[in-house]
Amino acid sequence: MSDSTTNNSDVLALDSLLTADELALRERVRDFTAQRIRPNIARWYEDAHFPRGIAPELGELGVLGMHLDGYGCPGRTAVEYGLAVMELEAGDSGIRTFVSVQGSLAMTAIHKWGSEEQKEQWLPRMAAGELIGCFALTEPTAGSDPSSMTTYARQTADGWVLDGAKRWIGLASIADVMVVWANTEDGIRGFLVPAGTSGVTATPIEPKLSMRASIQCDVTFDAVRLGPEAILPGASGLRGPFSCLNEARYGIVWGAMGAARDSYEAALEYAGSRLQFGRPLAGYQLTQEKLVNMLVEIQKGTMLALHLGRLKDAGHLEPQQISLGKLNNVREAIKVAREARTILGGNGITLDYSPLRHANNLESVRTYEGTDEVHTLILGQHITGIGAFRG
Ligand code: TGC
Repeated sequence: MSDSTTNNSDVLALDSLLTADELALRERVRDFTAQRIRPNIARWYEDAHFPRGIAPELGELGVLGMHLDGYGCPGRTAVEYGLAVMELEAGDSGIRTFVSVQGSLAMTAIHKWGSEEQKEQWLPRMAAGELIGCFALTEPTAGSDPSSMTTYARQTADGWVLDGAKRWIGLASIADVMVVWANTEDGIRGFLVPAGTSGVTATPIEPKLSMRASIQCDVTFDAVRLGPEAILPGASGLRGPFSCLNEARYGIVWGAMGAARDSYEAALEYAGSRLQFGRPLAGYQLTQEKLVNMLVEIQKGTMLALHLGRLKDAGHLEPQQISLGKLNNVREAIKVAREARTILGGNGITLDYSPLRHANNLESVRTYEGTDEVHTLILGQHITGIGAFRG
């Protein structure tokens, strides 16, 4: 993408709202995406391969646990985190998902709710990408409604015994530590389960039509014995996992716009060079309308993400605002990616071009971290005062 085309696409001059530090950070992550993700992603996607070796590189880039302070974490702002995940998701949602699961979910759970020893033990090496974490909340029969989880931790004289099953757990089969949410006599609590613990089995879910450069697993816990130190002391009730989901959902508000922008740019470039009936596709009114409709949503969605990021940095971001951002930006990003594919014609169904890969990935993104329906009902409850989740 030439600079002039990119700048022409920033019709609202949104870049002028970013500081020099923010622009520099974005440039660094954009370069990383160009060098490490773009040249390889078609192969990773085709082979359903998550490149484990990219984790320390992302650690070195400073994007793991990016918004967290201390314990070797980068301590960057919410806007900087957003800009980084936008660039990574312009590469692929699967790679951005790794960064979210690692930083926004697993590391955030330990940072927010862990003991001093747990933080010291896990966070520095997770920030460096030496160790991988996962976040086990969803179950085969408890997706939108985590309160119905059946995974149970029974307290014993010398610790805990964990039984149950989780599903759709990102990175679980290669994780060094699992953050596992389970019911107990005192309600829902979080536990740290290190890799190799007897009774834990993680099996990748295959084959998938989405998120192919990432890993999602079924996990079972069969009489898993944990010491008393395994519990996250600070988390009690669903507020524990939900406060981590806020972080991941916030990142998605930005990331989805990265996938949308990349789809738009692929279509714009193609339309400029592909001749039909003797002139470039970009010269046809129908194509221009498609490109403009995509750009309008990308500019609006990016402005929304930036607004939420500024609110977050000021300490004022509310869950219903995150819901509005996730609902809108993922919904619009899917439309953009699909529309971009139509401009690419038959070539758009190959892995030579990104839009259909992004559209497929975004089906997962619109489903995890709260479906469209869940975020609609969170907003519905906010504006009416009436919860419509339960019958
Ligand atoms: P509700 O009674 O409303 O709340 C229970 C407690 O949680 C608190 N709470 C929150 N706290 C912080 N942030 C939020 N956003 C919160 N929302 C609720 C609430 O204050 C209460 O606290 P307390 O102290 O009074 O007990 O709970 P509910 O079950 O009625 O909530 C309904 C609903 C639908 C909003 C909630 O269940 C929900 O958000 N469901 C969607 C769940 C979801 O997003 N699942 C995705 C799981 S993670 C994932 O998909 C992938 S992980 C990444 C990977 O591995 O790839």
